[in-house]
Amino acid sequence: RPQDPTFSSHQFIQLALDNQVLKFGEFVLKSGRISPYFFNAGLLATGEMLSLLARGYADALAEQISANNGDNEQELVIFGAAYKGIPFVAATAQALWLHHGINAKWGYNRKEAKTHGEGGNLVGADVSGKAVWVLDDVITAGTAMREVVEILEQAGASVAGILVALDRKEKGQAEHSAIQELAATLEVPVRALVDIDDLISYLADAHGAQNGQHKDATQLAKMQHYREQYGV
Ligand code: OMP
Repeated sequence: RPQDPTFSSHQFIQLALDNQVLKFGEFVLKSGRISPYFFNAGLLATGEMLSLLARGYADALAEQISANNGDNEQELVIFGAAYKGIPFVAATAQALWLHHGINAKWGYNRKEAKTHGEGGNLVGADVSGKAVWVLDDVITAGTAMREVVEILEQAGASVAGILVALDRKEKGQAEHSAIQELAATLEVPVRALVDIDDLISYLADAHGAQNGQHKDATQLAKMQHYREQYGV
């Protein structure tokens, strides 16, 4: 039983392969691009995987805070976008507290606004007037993230930074990567736990081969080809 599982990108990628979070085939992406691989964060559906993911997010946030001003006591507000971001932001708030002693405020949005009770489409920490870290699963062309930024701006919040599990390192609206575009437009740090290059090198090394994860070298070749086509 793990007492203190620290984040390891290799462990994360291996668990993603074992649990079909990372799959190979032919997938139509939100951007319309046809990709030879797909990362389905919705399948990070065990306590082990959620804990590791949350630990990764929490460690990255703690590192970012101490790099900024060395003050863990500053107010940290984290936000998860509906739906997949909701369990991730909740687990991360808990990991920040348990592993770093950081008492972050956390919130999320609903997809449909509630018209009774407390109403509205935001739940949890009040983000109005706050600089908020946005947590999400995957970034490809950046469309999903731009939608979240819009939701936050409408709520009177600003973005302090963006943290995703996987950066596919693909072109955004022009020649720069989606992450580079977001970082330049919002002038905030944008971080990822793993990126496409980590996936490719993990698959390419002997360890991946021994586990039978790339029985077929063409899989790797397809990923590299796709990376040349859409990557930055
Ligand atoms: P962009 O909006 O193009 O950045 O795509 C990111 C979104 O696409 C994510 O929030 C996911 O909903 C979805 N997606 C994945 O979940 N995994 C992938 O490997 C690729 C995508 C995608 O469609 O690009």
